[in-house]
Amino acid sequence: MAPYQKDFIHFALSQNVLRFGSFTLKSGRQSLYFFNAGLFSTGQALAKLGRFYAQAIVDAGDKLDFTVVFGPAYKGIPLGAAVAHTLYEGHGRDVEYTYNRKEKKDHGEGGLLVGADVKGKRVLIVDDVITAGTAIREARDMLTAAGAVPAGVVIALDRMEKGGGSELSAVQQVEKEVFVSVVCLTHIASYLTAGQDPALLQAITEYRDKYGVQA
Ligand code: OMP
Repeated sequence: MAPYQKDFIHFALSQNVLRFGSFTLKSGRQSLYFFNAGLFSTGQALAKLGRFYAQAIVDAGDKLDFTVVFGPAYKGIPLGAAVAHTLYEGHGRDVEYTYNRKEKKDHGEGGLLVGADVKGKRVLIVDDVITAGTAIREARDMLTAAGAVPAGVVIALDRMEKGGGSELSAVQQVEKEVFVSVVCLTHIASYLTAGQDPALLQAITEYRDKYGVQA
């Protein structure tokens, strides 16, 4: 685990974004942990978050080839904006950015997408978490319908869970695109090992054995 990944888990725990307990996921699955990116809710937290995503993107190097970032509504919108901002401020790279409306607008400028025109361009999807991959598939379909080339996905957390009757995780099922995450469940387990909470580590290991894939 890179130092920035350890810092990210520490940061998510300190903001209550990463919590352990009993939670129901979008898929209906019961989980003993949850990552709520909506709780990164200060200017400082957003600035730090942008730096973590940007670091993951920079680390991926040439694998991620894009000129536009796309933040799917709602939670992806500030994430996409933060990533575009940080790539410029911190890395001198000026990319375009776009987000979508959930409801189509039929007056004014109209349409579903707001921001840079994505037609014919390679677009990086920026989102919070991937579990079964439903949210990412919707974002990709939206981009394809707008004539864009989905070039990759960057997320804060890859939960590494099997889905749709497959032994592969949502990320492993979609090989066409490059997936980059700031951290994955394996990193959280390593962090817990170092933090010496044996009961919690045991529970996470059991959860991963039941629903997850190995790194
Ligand atoms: P999938 O669409 O199944 O990949 O689930 C990802 C979405 O679930 C995220 O965009 C969130 O809306 C939500 N989610 C979290 O925010 N954090 C979690 O730890 C787990 C989920 C989830 O419901 O699976």
